[in-house]
Amino acid sequence: MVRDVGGEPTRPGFWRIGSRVLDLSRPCIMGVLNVTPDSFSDGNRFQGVEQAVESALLMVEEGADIIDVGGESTRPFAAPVSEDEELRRVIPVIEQLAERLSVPVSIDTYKAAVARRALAAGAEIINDISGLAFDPEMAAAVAESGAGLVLMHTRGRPEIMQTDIIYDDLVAEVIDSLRCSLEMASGAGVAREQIVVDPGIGFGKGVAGNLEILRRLHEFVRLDRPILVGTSRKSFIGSVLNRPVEERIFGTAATVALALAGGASLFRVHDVKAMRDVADMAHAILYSATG
Ligand code: PT1
Repeated sequence: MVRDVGGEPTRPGFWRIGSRVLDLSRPCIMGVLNVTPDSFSDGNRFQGVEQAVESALLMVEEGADIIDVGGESTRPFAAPVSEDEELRRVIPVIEQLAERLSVPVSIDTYKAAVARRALAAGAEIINDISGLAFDPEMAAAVAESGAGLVLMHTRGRPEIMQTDIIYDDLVAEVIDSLRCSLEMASGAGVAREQIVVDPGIGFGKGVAGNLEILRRLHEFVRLDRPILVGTSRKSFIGSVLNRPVEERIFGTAATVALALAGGASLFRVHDVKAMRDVADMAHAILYSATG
C-alpha cells in the first residue's frame, strides 16, 4: 500500500533492477557484506569467499532483501584500494552469491570498471557513494546494463570528506547535489525507475548534520525517488550515546524507525534480523489498515 504522509507526494512503490521489479510498499533491508581483509578471519582467499557466502545466506534467512558487497572501505579517513585489489576481493564472492542467492546482489563501488565486472559476475545493482561524480564512465556502465542504481551524496573522497563539514544549508545542498546526480544519470540514458537516492549519512557531515538530515528526511521525498539510508552503527550514533561500535544496535534502531517515518523505503544495515523487525513494526504502525 502507498499513501500520502503528511501531505507529501506519494512515495514511489517500486524499483526497477534489470529484469526484476523490487516492491517497495514494504520496507526493504539491504544487508552489508564487507569483503575487506579485516572482515574475515585469517586464511586463504577461498576460505574468505566461503565465509562471505555463509554470512550472506544468513542475512537472507534473517530477512535481507538485497546483499550489498563492498571491497573498499569508504568510512571516514579510509585509504583507497587499487582497482585490481578491489576486483580480487569482490568478484569471486559476487559469482558465488549470484549462483546461490535468490535476492539481488548490489556492488558498493564508485569505479566503473569494477561495476562492469561485478555486473558481468551477476550483480544487479550499483551502489555508487559518489552519485556518479568520481568516475565519468559510471553513468554509461549503468545505462548499458539496465542495473539498479543507488545515487548517494558525499562531499569529497573518504580520505578528506570530514575535513570540511560546514554548509550554508545542509539539506538544501544535499538535495541539489542529488538532483544533479539524477540529471547526469538521465543524460546517460538511465531510467528514473532504476534509481534510488541516499543522503549519505556520515559522508562529509558532522554529528549535528547527520541528525538534521534524519530530522528533515521528509524533504528528500521531493526528489520523487525512493530513499535509502545507511545509518548502521555509524559514529554519530556513538557520539550521541557514547557507545562503542558493538553497542550501537538500539541507537541504529531509533534511526531506522524514524527514517521510515520520514519517508525512507530502504535501509542499509549490518544487524539484519533486528532491523527487519524494527522496520516492519514501524511500517505497521504507519501504514497498516485501521482497525
Ligand atoms: C551509505 C553507505 C554506503 N555507507 C550507501 N552506501 C557506507 N548507499 C558504505 C561513521 O561515521 O550510507 N549508503 N556504503 C559506510 N560508510 C561509513 C560512513 C561508515 C561513516 C561509517 C561511518 O562511523
